[in-house]
Amino acid sequence: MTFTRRSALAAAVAVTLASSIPSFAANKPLTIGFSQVGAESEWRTANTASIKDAAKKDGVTLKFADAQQKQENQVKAIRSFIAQKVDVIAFSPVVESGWETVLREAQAAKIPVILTDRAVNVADKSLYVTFIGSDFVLEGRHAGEWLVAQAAKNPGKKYNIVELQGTVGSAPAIDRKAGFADAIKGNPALTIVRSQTGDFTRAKGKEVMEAFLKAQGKNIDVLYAHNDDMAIGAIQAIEEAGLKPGKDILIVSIDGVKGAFEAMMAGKLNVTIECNPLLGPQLMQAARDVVAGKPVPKRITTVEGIFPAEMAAKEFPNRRY
Ligand code: GZL
Repeated sequence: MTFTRRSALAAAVAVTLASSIPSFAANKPLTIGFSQVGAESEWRTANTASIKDAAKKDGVTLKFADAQQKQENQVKAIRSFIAQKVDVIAFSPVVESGWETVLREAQAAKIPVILTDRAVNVADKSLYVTFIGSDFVLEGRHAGEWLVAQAAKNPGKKYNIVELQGTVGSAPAIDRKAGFADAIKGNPALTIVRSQTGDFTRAKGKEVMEAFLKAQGKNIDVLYAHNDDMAIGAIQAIEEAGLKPGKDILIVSIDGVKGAFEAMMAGKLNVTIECNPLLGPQLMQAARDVVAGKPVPKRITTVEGIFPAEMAAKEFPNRRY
């Protein structure tokens, strides 16, 4: 038998064996290490539930770490996942910057990284496989466009806007601020008079709104809140100041959580822009595809709606978070 034929035969046998040996990767349950931002809002609670439920349904072993909104806790968790040799690392980065070092460590350990919910600001895009989440600039733009349309109904009226920003340095705070500013740019009726972080929480949202009311008195016409939780906290402050939220002060918010629909049905919130937290199934699918060596798009976005108060009662029964 010539060399060529013998090597061809050997190669054929190797291929047959390889394809007949069950791939242990396919049978071994996938292990994902997930570092979550925290538990700061209704949105985050729904996001965590979606990821845990999807992992359970999918038979995925999920190692879950709550960072309590601290980046150093997320870095520690990612290092621990590397040490445990998980199959995939996934996380929602609390802020955009400061991730290169730990992501290089994950890359060196040959563990793929998936971003969910929020993006990171890295020059080397190979440090993560894909980013699954919303377009926050678009969400901010939708909020601004709703207000532009409201102002157009009252020509000549000037609107003083106060803004409750999300967590300083986070992708949603940076992008929602930019999208809203872009939508109202050049409109003489609309002016942002104060803007400060409420860190995405109800408590801080209430506290900062109290400070805005003290500083601005009755000269606040609109509140733009980067999430519903801060808006709900601010509603309490507005009522305690003897004003009517949703009437004396229009309130535009983002997330679309149940609390926002309840506030709209009570006439205290005017519109919420949906930000879908139910990313669990997309994360599990992307993780499986990555491990199986299948191509995964660099960016996976979510479909979202705009819910003005007049739609709240009809839509409320359909809300899944
Ligand atoms: C948005 C998410 C934000 C929500 C807030 O995708 O990162 O963080 O809008 C949450 O409610 O705290």
